[in-house]
Amino acid sequence: PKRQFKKSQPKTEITKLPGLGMDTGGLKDDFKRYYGNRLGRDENCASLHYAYEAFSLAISDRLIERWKKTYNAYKQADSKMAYYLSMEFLMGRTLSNAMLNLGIDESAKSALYDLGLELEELVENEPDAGLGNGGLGRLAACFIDSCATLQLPVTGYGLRYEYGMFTQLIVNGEQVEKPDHWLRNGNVWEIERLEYKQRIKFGGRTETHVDEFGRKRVSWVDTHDVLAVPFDTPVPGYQNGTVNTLRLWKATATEEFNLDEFNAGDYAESVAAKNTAENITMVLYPNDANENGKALRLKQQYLLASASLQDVLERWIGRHGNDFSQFAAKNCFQLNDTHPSIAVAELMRLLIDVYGLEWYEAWLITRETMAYTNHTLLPEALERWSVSLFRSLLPRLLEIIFQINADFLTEVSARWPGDIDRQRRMSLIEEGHEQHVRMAYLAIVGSFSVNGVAELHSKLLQQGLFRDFYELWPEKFNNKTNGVTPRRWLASCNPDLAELITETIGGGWLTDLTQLKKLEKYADDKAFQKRWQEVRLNAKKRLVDYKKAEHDIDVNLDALFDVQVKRIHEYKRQLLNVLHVIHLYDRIKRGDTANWTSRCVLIGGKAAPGYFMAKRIIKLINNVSEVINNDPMVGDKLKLIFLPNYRVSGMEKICPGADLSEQISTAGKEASGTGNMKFMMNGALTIGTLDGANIEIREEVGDENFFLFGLTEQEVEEARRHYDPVGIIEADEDLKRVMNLLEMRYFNSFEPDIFDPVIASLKSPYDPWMTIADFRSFVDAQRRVEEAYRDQERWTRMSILNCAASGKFSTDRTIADYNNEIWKLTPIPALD
Ligand code: 4GP
Repeated sequence: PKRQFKKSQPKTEITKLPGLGMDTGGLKDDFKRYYGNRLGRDENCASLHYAYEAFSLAISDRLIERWKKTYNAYKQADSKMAYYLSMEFLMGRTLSNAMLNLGIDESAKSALYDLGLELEELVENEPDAGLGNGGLGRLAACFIDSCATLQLPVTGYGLRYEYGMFTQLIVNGEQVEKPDHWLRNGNVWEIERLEYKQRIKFGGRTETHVDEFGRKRVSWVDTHDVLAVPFDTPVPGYQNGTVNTLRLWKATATEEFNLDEFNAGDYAESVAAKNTAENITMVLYPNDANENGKALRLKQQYLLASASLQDVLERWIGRHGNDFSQFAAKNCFQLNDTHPSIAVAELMRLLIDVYGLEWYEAWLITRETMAYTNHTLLPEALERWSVSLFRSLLPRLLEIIFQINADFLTEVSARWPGDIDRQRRMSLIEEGHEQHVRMAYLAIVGSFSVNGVAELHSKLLQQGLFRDFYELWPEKFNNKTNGVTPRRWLASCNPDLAELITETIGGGWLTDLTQLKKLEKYADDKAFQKRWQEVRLNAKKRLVDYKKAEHDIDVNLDALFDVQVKRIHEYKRQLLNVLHVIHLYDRIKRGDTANWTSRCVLIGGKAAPGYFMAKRIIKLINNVSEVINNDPMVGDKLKLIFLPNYRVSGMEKICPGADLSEQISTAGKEASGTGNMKFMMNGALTIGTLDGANIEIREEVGDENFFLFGLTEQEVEEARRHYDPVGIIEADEDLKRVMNLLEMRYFNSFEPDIFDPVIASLKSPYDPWMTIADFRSFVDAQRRVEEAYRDQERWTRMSILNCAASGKFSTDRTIADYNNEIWKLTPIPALD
């Protein structure tokens, strides 16, 4: 059918901040040229995808101009650089964010209006770049946004997975995974830079020989090499002319295919090498805070580390020749979790084997350039690789790790003479039935800085997981509390609220989030409260529309929107949330509904495909939802909805519409959390345990504006020793009824036994997540929530105060902390 671009109504503008000038005419011309000439489409084209693509190309041109200028500014300044090495960058969509940060959203909107296009429609044609699992990957994306906004010379290095985080479908209540081929229609935001490709070695063996100066040298020979080809994506700062780089590596074969084999008729054989190579960056491992141990994963990690380090070293040699005396002063690598920690050994290898440095010189440089961030306390998430796998895949790296370990253990025994047990505990090599390399320890030994991501987490690293290392090098350890970028997570995802804020306190908050504090004095202002309520109600409507695509369930907009979206994991305790929902249902069934507060509970998140329990929890949520939502006795008192395929673009619609943010992990298990910050910034109130960044959120907003419940980390550890969930259930009438409903198969009458493992885990005295222990206190806190929500004036006040107190949780603050205390870079303004 012929597509008629319809005339749209201009939308209210996001902010009244100055952009980089109006450019409506230019954008329209460029759009038409790209649409008609480059993409060869006309009005007969029914798909909006090409309109999205043409418009994005026009926006991208504007980024690229500034990109080159930024690069030249850094080059001219010959400034110190930092590199963020991360296996995950969960970028989501780019178009809206690019427009906002370029400051051309007004021109873009008026250009689209003239072209008869709707921005919202175009945006929906962009796939999410889902190159990450959850918090850790999204944090990396927020970090590079803030680095560009602070004009810091920082490059992100990662992998360009052909398939990102799987698409989640729900079939009969269960998760079904579908591949996410996000590159299917190409990617207008990236540029392939073949000229910067790198060769990566695998396999083979090492050979020792003596060089011309009589020194012992090692060569790594007979290797099976692959190429790493970089694809660059521009990362614009907020309206400051700076555009930094995210460089993602794609693995390819060194030769396209073997022509002899092809000519001999064996097509499959001839392309086998190509496929083996390309497999390395084919898929993102869909594991969150979980151990794996697959050879392919180690290959991915090594490819990232080696390609990125070679890239940096090549640039260094180009400018400074073989003189490495200033290398550590001018370069810093931030390792995003344990995944890229092989970089420590790889930098040693490159400096020694390729550039001819002595061991001690290379070690000094390595130890002064590497910094390590840990993102989880769950011991099963710390990478360990079997020595035999290492030996076959990366033999030269294993030799280097052994040498680092030997030197390190000498240091340990000098500090604690005769303490063999400590040496065994601290060794980079774990002994046992099979030897393993402890990658986190390699990262600590090879770095000058080790940080956690919230105060409690950093403290627990020092007192628990890395205690021995903290005793040895207390000065290395520090904390950097996480944040989120307020551009994407307030300005762009909640334009109405952003506009109200800017109108009230000016636009300075976009780059100095502490200015939100100025909202405090409006918390009791009736007129302001009314506008706040209107904006939030609209956001709830948008959330309902988003959800409607999947569920045609009527939702009462006055109901409390109670939201828990994040990866499904036992430690995050979606189960506790479900137990509470069942308890509310039970109250309705018993007629205990005096002073009732209607509630709509929304839960979303993906389970790792191999994580049985997490998948069962999804099934339980869906079964309970089915029963409750179809029970006429319930009406609009209570709804439970599972939001399928939770992702970045979904969160952009969900977080503005939430009233209550569920942050209910077992204390001591959630390193920080960042969803908690997004909700708070958008005016949701938190119900949470004293875990991760919740503690700091509560400190900022005050106890009276936060719903606290549950055991503290210390109490959890104490209670663990005599934990008796069955006794607790017996003693609590409400909980007993909830467990009864589960045990009598109320929610699975046609699928007997399916929830037995869930019930068994709840009732086990060894349940590490201690869900039952926190039930009573959670239900009581939810009662306080309901009471507060019934008083809309009070609730609105609390909502305003939450937003006002969220200033600390901007990644601009986090990155400033990284820079002041770890990287020590000088901001470089972009050239005009
Ligand atoms: C996550 C943590 O679970 C989360 O608490 C934290 O906010 C986030 O990192 C960013 O620091 N960890 C992971 C992981 O995603 O894979 O370990």
